[in-house]
Amino acid sequence: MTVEIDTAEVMDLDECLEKLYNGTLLSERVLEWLAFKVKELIVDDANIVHIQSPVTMVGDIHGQFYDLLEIFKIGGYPPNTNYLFLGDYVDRGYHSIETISLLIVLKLKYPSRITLIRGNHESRQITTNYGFYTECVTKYGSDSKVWSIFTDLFDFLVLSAIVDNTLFCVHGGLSPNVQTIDSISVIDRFKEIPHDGPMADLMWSDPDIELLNFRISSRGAGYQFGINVVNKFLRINGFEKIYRAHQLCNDGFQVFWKGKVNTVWSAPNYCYRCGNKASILEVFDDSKNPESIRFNVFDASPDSEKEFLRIEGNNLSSGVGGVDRFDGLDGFGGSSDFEDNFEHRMNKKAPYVEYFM
Ligand SMILES: [Mn+2]
Repeated sequence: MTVEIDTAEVMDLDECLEKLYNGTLLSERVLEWLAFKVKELIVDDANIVHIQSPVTMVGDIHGQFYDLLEIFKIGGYPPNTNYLFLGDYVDRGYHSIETISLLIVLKLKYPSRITLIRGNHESRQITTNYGFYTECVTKYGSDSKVWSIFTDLFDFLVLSAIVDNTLFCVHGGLSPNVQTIDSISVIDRFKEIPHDGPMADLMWSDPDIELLNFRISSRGAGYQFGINVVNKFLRINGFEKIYRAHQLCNDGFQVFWKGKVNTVWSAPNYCYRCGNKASILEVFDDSKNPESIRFNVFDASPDSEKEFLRIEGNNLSSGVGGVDRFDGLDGFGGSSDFEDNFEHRMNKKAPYVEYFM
């Protein structure tokens, strides 16, 4: 994909949308303008935004742009469907720039119908290690500002959302430093994601059914949290459930503790090799009625597969994929691991991967 050079001021949102839906990159100048406008739009948002159903939640996308388009085909195109994105738009996949560009244009075009929460990958440090930085340099050149434009914008993204005063939504999970949502409201979010503390935990933590309380996470940031912590958080704040993303699920979603905590994972065939399903969570009208909430499960778009074969056809030792760690040490192994998994995928025997994002 080549960068289109704009000689005229192309700042018409409909024109941007048309280009992006066709997979065309916007110019750096247009991206700079879009990022400025989005920052202006969300700078006054509280760290926790309140939204009303109906809304459709989307988990990790990780640059799998053609699967994002598949989500709109399945779940409805904005503005006909309201979307709450739970973060991790970039890194891993081939099209982080197309993905985040489309999402910010949609946010500008339909501000009340699109909510973008920050994930742990919306960070300078993590994008340097997991692909987004490299993609920016490859597609826009080493002297471009595109990576800075986006990572500066990430500092403005909100930290969490509450749907119908009932559902608490966040990228990762709970924090020992967040007993009540008031302690989220007071965070100064306009900065790089810290190594620790409540802001880091909200984006890095994971539920663990073996646990009662908190335990330091093996990811190198955030915590694993158990049922007592969940019960207390729900009770104190008057919520019914927690929805979060951040962990690959072979079935596209995972339900913990009878639905008190739920994972929504929206990157099918993660990294073009995991063979997993994906889901979006549709909350129809009354989120207190269990029948009005459902996971809509889907498979990878055929275009995603085509894109993988086009790019990797002769080069199966790509560095795409792995276990995310705060220190950037990739736990997925090298190229032989990759080929093993690729073979699994081709044999339709999906490898079960329990714990990574
Ligand atoms: Mn994540």
